[in-house]
Amino acid sequence: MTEQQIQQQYQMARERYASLGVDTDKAIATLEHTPISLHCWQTDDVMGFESNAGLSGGIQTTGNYPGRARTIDEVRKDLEFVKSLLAGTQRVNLHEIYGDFGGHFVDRNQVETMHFQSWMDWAKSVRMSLDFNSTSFGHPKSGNLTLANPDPAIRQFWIEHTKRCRHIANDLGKAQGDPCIMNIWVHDGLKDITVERRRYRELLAASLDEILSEELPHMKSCVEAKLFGIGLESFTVGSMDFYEGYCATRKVIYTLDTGHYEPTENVADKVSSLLLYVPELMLHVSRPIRWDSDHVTIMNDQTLDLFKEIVRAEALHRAHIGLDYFDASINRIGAYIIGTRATQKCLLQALLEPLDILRKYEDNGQGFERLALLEEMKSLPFGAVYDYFNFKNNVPVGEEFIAAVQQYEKEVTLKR
Ligand code: RNT
Ligand code: ZN
Repeated sequence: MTEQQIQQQYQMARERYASLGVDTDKAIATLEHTPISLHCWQTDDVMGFESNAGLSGGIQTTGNYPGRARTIDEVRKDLEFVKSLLAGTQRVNLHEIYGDFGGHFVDRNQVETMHFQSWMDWAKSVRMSLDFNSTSFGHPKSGNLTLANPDPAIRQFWIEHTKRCRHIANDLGKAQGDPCIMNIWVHDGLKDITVERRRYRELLAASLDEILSEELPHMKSCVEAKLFGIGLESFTVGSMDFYEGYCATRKVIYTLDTGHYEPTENVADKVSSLLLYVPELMLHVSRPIRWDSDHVTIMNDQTLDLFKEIVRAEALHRAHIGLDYFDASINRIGAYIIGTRATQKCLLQALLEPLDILRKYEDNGQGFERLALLEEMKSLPFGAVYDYFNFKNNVPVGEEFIAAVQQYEKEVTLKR
């Protein structure tokens, strides 16, 4: 597309949306300023740099597409390239196992901020803020139970790990002058019929209470619920009910991963209920296929509905947006661009809804009119607005990014 075509199409779209009282310039500005946190683990199939223990804890990557990042420098290089193709604001979401351990084995109960100093320097140089995650999986002490383990020694090991991670997150937040969002997801669960469910849940709540008791002003903690993990199919300690209650009573941020619910469950519908009782949401925008398969996020109804709900609930300022998928079967860099662009497109469409009119119809009981307008919105030229957003920010428009990713693959990732 030529520059002139992009501009012309945007002007037409702008007028069309304006006729419904929607300000496309404002929507673009909001899109530009809403951060999306890029999960570092898509670069290397969730391997990290602690050891070669491989993935455990109920999650799995599938595929062996060439070009996986093998070093911290490769992860950073990949993320920089990803950022160069994206408009808007990105953050980088680190897991503890991505620390810069300088070739030494640093156990999870020994990790310190210094292991993330080079990440902080890098993040500053590329002007991105960092988010953080404690890591319960891929470790000899991971087993089936970590923070909910009845063995006090193992439980204490993971409590210490998670406390240290909060301190690291606080230091990252302080250095970047912007709170670091730290997610706690533990895979704790059991494969088969479990009779002591209550005991494990009591232990998890007690561990979390101890971990979260410390006030750390430069970070925010969130806890992630899940339906089940591979090999842990019968029982998940940190289920949705567990964390709903936990977050509501402790005023902790709830992490809503779109892959962590029953396949037919309406994840978007959870937003307005949760936000009545929990302070904020952390979103892990993913795409489940039959199970929590962590496929690349696309612009599907589920993702659109999620962002529409957030905008309709006037809750964008209470939602932290992050991606969470790991596809090792396709170009990993391309997977980031597809997922981030899809997330942006969903948010943009949510921002382009003529909410004043829709609300009025609903209040007046005008069901036909509400449905008709919602249907018409689907074929309005939001694509022209999205193209202009990218054009304005000097990044590839439309499918142009495919060639850019192919070139990076030829020059960089295929040489690995
Ligand atoms: C696992 C959770 C969790 C992980 C990351 C790697 O089911 O979704 O968020 O994907 O911590
Ligand atoms: Zn997740």
